[in-house]
Amino acid sequence: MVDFDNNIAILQKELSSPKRIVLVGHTNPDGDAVGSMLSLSLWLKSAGHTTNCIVPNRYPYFLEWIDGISEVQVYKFASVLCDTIVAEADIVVCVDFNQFDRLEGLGEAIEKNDSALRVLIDHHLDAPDDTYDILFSDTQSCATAMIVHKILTTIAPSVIDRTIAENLYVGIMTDTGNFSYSNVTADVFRVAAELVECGVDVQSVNTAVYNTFTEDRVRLLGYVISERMEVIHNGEAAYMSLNEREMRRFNFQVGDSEGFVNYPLTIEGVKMSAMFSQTRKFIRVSLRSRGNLDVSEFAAKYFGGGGHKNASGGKSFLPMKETIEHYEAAVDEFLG
Ligand SMILES: [Mn+2]
Repeated sequence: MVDFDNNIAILQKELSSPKRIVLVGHTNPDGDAVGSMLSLSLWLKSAGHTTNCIVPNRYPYFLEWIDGISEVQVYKFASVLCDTIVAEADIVVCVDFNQFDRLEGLGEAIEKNDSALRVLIDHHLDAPDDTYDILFSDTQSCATAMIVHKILTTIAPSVIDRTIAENLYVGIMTDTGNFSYSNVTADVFRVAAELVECGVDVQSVNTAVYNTFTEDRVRLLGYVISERMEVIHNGEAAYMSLNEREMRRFNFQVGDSEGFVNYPLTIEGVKMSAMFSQTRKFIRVSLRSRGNLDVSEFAAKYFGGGGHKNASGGKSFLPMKETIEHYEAAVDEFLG
């Protein structure tokens, strides 16, 4: 990370007196965003600061067990309160994303408070906005929680108790597909080992995140794979889709289709996979790939998005049928 030591020094100076700090996570908050925010919040509160955590929309139900999750405000449900909190903040920390357009209305509230110090802690590839005062950006990092861990071990190693360790572990575990993606390095296991030494119960965290789905969710997965998956381009690409009628049929809850996009990649020969999920305003496009195939480039070129090399996303404002046709043509062009 460029200038890590220098940024730590600036941050420590800023934190030398009590501050009102807002931690902000991205739309469709995941385990990494939530785990990173809450571990930062616990540390900052123990150091005498006032903190608030805000996400644009609801976090998935498989994160509801996390200690302290109830302090996460959902902007969509409490925008007036959140606007006030953001307006009064001395420091705004953006966690696990780097562009305000991933925040919907919350982004405007942050932009209005131009006197607050803006800190970024993130591992996404998209070029950071030039609006941050302190940047902790490391695109090599498998999870933002890894960067948070580095900050904490540098500034306040003794603060990492079981709860903070668990939050960081959830971030790392979920962003690495349970320690299986190409972003997993020896260092990731070293940090995980440290967190386990701090008291993380690996099996119970794993069960809480991965084995607490509803029956409807499991049936929806079966339906999507059986009825809504297509393999194209000589077996090298695949896609799945889900419209609002189908979601209603399976009592869809936020987070239910999380991870579906990975399943086509378990087919031998499939290098990239897409999942199209209809929302009221657009179709959410999730993209995954294996090895060197860069879906963040694909997302940027064809779906106005970005993310990581093997995990990216974007949006489509076309109807489902046209979105899929656009994807099929894009795959032919991209894979050649
Ligand atoms: Mn992340």
